[in-house]
Amino acid sequence: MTFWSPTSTDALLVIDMQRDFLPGGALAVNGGDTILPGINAASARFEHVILTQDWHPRGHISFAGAHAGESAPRGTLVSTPEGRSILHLPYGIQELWPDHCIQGTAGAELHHGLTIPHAELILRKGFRKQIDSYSAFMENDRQTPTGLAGYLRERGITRLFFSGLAYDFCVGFSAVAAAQLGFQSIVIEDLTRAVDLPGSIQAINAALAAAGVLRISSAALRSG
Ligand code: VGL
Ligand code: ZN
Repeated sequence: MTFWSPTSTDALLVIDMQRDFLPGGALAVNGGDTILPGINAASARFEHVILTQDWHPRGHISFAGAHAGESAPRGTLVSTPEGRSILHLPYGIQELWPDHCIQGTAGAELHHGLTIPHAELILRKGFRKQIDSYSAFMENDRQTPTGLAGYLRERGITRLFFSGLAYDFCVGFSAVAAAQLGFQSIVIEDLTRAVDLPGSIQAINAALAAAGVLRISSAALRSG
């Protein structure tokens, strides 16, 4: 096994470990709670840790309930063969979700079981009502940067390790975007869990491979 020793130019990103994505939450990811101890342990090996927080206003464009009976529809609602609703928007296809991670609510809080007091930044995303943001770097319109790449570059961080939720959405999209922006990008697979919609894991695996993102196990992390 290749071992990885975090250095001062590396950062661990902990994506969206919020109450709504954990069991009991509005958009619970299966097994999301089981990765908490591993994320806490891995973060102790990193000098630099950055947390992200999905942070939506009420009526957000990604909320299924926000589109029922809209007088001025924001896109074309389509039912997929699997029985899901998606929205066709000028910026592409937007999956629709239950209301989740609403700004200031308990569900949007970072999980209280995270013990990463040395985390240096909490990056909030998805706060524009009309654009979702799976990626911590680039919103779903693929044009609106969150500022995270600039923050990392200014601080001399070149290599990023990814953990958190969900593998096939925010973790995967963030890792792909990071690679496209020139960061070395590595997903710690056992420190993530997937939403697992039909085809979503295969799709993100292909995107990660195409972008040159490595997938490793947390067992391969060594203290720097
Ligand atoms: C996420 C769906 C909607 C995620 C966020 O964190 O992966 N997924 N919003
Ligand atoms: Zn969201």
